[in-house]
Amino acid sequence: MADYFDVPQIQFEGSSSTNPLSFKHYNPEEVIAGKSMRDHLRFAGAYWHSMRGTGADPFGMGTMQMPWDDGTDSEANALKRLDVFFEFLVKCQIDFYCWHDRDISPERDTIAETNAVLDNVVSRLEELQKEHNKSLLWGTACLFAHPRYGQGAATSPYLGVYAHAAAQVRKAIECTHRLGGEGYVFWGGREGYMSLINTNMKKELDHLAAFLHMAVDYKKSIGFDAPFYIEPKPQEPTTHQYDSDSAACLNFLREYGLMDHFKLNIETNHATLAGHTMRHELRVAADAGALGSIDANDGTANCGWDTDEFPTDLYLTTEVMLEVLRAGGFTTGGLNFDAKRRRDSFQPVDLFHAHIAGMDAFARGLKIANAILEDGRVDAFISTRYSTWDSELGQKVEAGNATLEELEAYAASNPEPEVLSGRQEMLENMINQFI
Ligand code: XLS
Ligand code: NI
Ligand code: NI
Repeated sequence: MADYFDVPQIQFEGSSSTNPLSFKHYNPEEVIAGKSMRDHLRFAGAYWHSMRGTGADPFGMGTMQMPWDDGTDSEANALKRLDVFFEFLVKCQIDFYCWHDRDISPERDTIAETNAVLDNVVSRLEELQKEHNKSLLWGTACLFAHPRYGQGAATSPYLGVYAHAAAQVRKAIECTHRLGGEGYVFWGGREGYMSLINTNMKKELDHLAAFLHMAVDYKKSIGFDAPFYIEPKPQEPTTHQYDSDSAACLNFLREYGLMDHFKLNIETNHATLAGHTMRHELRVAADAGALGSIDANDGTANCGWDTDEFPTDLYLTTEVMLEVLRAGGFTTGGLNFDAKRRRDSFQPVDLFHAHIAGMDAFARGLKIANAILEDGRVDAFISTRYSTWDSELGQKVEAGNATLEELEAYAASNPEPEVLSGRQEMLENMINQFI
C-alpha cells in the first residue's frame, strides 16, 4: 500500500494512554452484550468530507492540505484519491465507507462519458474493497451540486432535469449494487422550495414519489435487495426541504405507498436544524420500524447551520446508542461520519484525530448505554410508570376494543387516579452516574 499519511495504524491503547494517535475506548474486538464493538458500531468514512472537503467557507478559500491531489478532474487523479482514502480507512480501522457518485468520479460532457469514467472508478473500488476487506455502507447520487439541479432534481419544475436525475440515480444504484453496498441513500438537498410564490408543491411531491417508485422498480429489476434510506433535513440549501424531519418523511412514505422499501438515515445536525433532538428523530424512526442508518456528526446548537462537526459529546453518543440498542442494533446501517474537520484543522493527520475522537466517543457511548440497560433501573422506572395499562381495561383500550362509555363508568366508579412523580431529575442524575 502507498504511504500518503505519515501515521501508523491506530491501535487500542486503553484510557490511560497519552498517545493522541491511539484509541482510548474503541477496541474493535471487545465484546459488549454478546457482540464486538466493531459489529455494534459499524463505522463508516464519508468520502466527500474526507477526500473532497477543502475547508472552503462562504468567506474564504480551502485550507486543507491534500498533497496527493493535483486539483484536476482527471481520471488519474480520481483513481489516486481512492488509494489515499483506503490507506486512511485501513490505518484508522474503519470498516465501511459511503460515497456520492460525483465525488468519487468527475462529470463529463455526456452521460455516456460520465458513466464510462465512473465504471473505471468503481472497478478500482471493487479491487480495493477486496484487498483491504472494506465494505460499502451506502452509495448515493449528488443531485444538488450541478447548476441544472439548482431548482430541484426529482422535484424540478423541468422534465429534462428530472430525466437527468433519473439517469444519475439509476447509474448510482447500479454502482452501489456492483460494490455490494448495504444500502442506498436519497438526500434531497434541493428537493424543496426557495419560495412558495413560484412553486406547485403538490406536483413536486407527486413527482418525487413517482421518482422513488421508479427507483424501487429498478432496484428490483437488477436484484439489489439492500434498503433505500431517506435522509431528513429541514432546510439548507433550500428554504424548506420536503424531507424535513423523521415524521414528515414517514408521512410522505405512507401517503405514497413507499413504506415497505424505505428506512431513514438520521443525521444529528439535521435533527437539531429541524428543532428536534437527535434522540427524538431516532425514536420516531425506530417506533415506525424505520431506523435504518445514522450520519454521525454534531452541530453548534445556537448557530443554525449544518456545521457537520465530529461527534465528541458523550451525552449525545450515549443517547444515540441507547436508542440504537433499544431498537435491536444496526442491521444494514451503521455510523457514517458525515462530519468535517474545522477549517483550522488542515493537516492530513487531523483526519485521524477527528475520526479517532468520534470513534472513541461512540465506543464510550456504547459502553455507557449498555451499562444503563444492564443496570435496568431506568427501564424499570418507565415500565412501572405505565403499569396501569397492564390491567384488563388498559389491555382492552390498547387492543382497540374499549368504548368511551366503558371508560366513563370506570372513572365514575373509582377514586381520583393516583398520579406519581415523573422523577426527571432523579433519572438524569442516574444517567450521569454511568457517564
Ligand atoms: C448534507 C447531507 C449529505 C447526505 C448525503 O447535509 O448530510 O451529506 O448525507 O447526500
Ligand atoms: Ni448526511
Ligand atoms: Ni448534513
